[in-house]
Amino acid sequence: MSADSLTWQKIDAHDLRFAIVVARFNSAITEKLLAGARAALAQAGAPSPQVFFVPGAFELPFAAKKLATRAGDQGGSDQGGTGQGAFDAIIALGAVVRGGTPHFDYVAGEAARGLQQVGLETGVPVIFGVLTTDTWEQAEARAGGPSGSVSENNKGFDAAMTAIEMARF
Ligand code: INI
Repeated sequence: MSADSLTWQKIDAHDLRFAIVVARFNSAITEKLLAGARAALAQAGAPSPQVFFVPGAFELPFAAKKLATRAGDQGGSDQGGTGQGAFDAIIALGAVVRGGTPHFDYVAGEAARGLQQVGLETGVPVIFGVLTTDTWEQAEARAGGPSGSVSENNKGFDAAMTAIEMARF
């Protein structure tokens, strides 16, 4: 277990609200990332996240922008509410495998660029939980490995812990 993981064990997220947006493409991998992200949020005491699905990693930035700009229960400030958004951070999960597509660089690059842009534009942390690997085996190894662990070597778990840390930043 890394020093980062030890620090993460102390993280408390009971008062934070998270959205997770998941690409269905390569769903055998992204479902494992989702399980990891759910496990991390539960371990930190966060309320159940709202989970949304999109076709592929290329669509993640569009969905993240919609979620980052969604008004909270109180409504926007123009409606007499606090103006606070619905979510304290957005976790984007996907898997882009080079062997699987001739346009790997476009899909992976645009997902990374778009997600970063949404975070910087909205001020809501958007976490890049997108695997970009050369092979399917490498993607599996980063999604919990052969045992299907939700915490060890699971980038979904790490992405959720990163989301908690950045929501508090
Ligand atoms: N989407 C992924 O999430 N991962 C991939 O590996 C992938 N490949 O291989 O092409 C992929 N393509 C679909 C893409 O994200 C869009 O959904 C599609 O281009 C429609 O905009």
